[in-house]
Amino acid sequence: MLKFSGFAAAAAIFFLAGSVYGIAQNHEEANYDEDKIPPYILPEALTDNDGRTVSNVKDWENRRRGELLDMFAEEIYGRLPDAGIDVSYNIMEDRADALGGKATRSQVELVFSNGGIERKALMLIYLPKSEKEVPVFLHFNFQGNQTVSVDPDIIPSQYSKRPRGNQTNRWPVEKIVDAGYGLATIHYYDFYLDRKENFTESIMPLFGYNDFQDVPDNGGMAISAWAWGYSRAMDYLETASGVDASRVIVAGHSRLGKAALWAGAQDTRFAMVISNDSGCGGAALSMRRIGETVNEITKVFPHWFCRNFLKYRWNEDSLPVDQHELLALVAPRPLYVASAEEDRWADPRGEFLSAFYASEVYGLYGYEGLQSEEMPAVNSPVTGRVGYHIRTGIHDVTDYDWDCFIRFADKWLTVKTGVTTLSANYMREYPDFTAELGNQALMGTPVEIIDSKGYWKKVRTPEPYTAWCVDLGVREMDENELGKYIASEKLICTADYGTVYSKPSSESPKICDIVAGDLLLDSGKTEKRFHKVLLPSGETGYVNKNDVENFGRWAARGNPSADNIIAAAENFIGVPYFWGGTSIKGVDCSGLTRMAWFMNGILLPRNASRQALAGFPVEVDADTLHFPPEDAGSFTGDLFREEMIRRTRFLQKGDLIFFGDRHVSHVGIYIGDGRFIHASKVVRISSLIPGEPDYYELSGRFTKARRIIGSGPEEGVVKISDSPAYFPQD
Ligand code: GTR
Repeated sequence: MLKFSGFAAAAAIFFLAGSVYGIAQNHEEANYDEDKIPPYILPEALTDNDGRTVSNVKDWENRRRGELLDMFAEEIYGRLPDAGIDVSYNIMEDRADALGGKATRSQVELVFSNGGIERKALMLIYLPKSEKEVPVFLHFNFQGNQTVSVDPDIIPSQYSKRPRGNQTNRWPVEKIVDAGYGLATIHYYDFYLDRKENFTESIMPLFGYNDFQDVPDNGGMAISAWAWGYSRAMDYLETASGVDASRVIVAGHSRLGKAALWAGAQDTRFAMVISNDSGCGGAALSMRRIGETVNEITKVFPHWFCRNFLKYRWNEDSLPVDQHELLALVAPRPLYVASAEEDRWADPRGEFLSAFYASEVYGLYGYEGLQSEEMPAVNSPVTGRVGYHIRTGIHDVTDYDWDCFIRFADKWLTVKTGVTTLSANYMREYPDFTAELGNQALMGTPVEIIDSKGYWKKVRTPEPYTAWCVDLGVREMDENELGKYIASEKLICTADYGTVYSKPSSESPKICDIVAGDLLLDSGKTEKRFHKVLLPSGETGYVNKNDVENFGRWAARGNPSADNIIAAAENFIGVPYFWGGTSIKGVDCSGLTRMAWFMNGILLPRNASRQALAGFPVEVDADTLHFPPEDAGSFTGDLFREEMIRRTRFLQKGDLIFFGDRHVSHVGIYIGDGRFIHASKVVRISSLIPGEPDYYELSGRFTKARRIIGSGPEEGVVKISDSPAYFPQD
């Protein structure tokens, strides 16, 4: 797809050489005439640097996305080194009586230090009072936290003397809170005081730069520093109580719109990204050279972009990327771009086109972005997964903008709830049957429904695990219904497999299968050898009494012994290995360990890397922690055998043992005498000790162990009976 501006005549290019390229620009003298835009060819978001077409999500995520991020970092915004900066938080205030009692207000100092240098950023957070965690707009401010509201208790930001409430016109705090959203803000000066001369007061010395000149040509400057700040604010929000960290919206106006986009492109923890009037170096296409240009912006703000960006002054054609590709990096997360009619300096049409061209990447994920190349009329927002509006008025953030942001967030980030309906609900990484399987959710599991696309629903299980399943796999319930469901009497399937029949007879038509761990609502009635049950789908059926137990009594048993865990795991012996499997139908390595505990009433995290952080560490006494299989040749003798026996010295039955070099890649359950049970090709028992007949050939990678038995919620190990997802907690 090649994109040309409407104008390509040679004579006019000649004319432009005099009018646009020659004259020093400012707001008045800039070119605003579409007809004077020189022809340009935008780089293709979906063609990689080797010229290959990117036609699926996998290639986009594994190849092209990284390539684009690299080019934006290298040529436009610059990189910040990985400097090992320490972070701590001082809670300056945490009160429940803000905004006349409808919100909480907290003020937190984020303290960054490195090599004796310290910098602080002060975050102000309002959250609506709610029993549930709330989504939050993270939106930095221009004039200091105290200018956001007349609230007398806001601590003034360190670099601002502006009066309290000075910018309330841009910050409708009550409107945001009333709509059910939190607001988190920091004065952007806390990360980079917005002048070249103030380099040393910025966070840059934390990265080892003492002077502007120390920064390499591809080094990050102010926009990267603000984007870094957005991510550090996110780090805090991930820990803050009351905040739903999976629904944090990164937003910014103007130069902070540029920073919010750069933050949202790099940091996929942000669930949604908003650019307000971000213009050149933000949402607007640089190659259009209309309004503010690369030349102008880098001249007036030499401290915003990396020095490499200077190469593109009057040379936009040689940019390896344009800003539609920055917007595309937000995909598949919802993206909103806002423009203002009189903000011609920011090139509203360039902002719109950029969002339109980014939409093809949303298409890869099956989402509709912007459908038409025609700009919508003023004050008429369009809201696909990419949203856009142009409002009347000047460069600003208005109530109208906030109304649109809130409506867009309502559309895409409202959490619905439901319960899984299939014996094993296959959860995929994106809404397509060819997508990788990540997990299986057992029947009757309460989930949050966070997105939907066609007949796919994106759900989050209590583990939590977030992925896509088919719509028939989930029955939507509102909060009340779900509360009732959780409080109702249930039966748990304790047989490996069972059947739900339509009548109390195994000769009657079958409704569905059930597997170990599935939950069914108990009607309280029995007929012959059958319990009458209600399926989460609402249907009535009958299950064999031998296949189920009362869920409440089953879960109350608690505290399993190592033998209980091993017995549950051994029950899976011979089940084929299945990537993403978490049921008797098939298990991957961490699916087996999770099920061994689940069937004993305990919730472990889903993935091996997370399980490796659960419980208590167990010492693995090793001479060397690294025996990659390719080196095994030199360790096959007694030396290796002795080494492996030593490594198992402190292990106890039931310990989780982990394999991997730098990353955990496999997990199993220790059963004593150097042996363990694990899912590798098939669920089986193997030995860690070389020379044994069932020796596991990758045993040399065993370097880590955790003791789950005896640990509790502090260690990431939760009893099903203590989980609000399964039982009401008072
Ligand atoms: C202008 C600059 C724009 C925009 C704006 C702002 O002077 O030229 O790119 O970022 O400042 O941040 O308010």
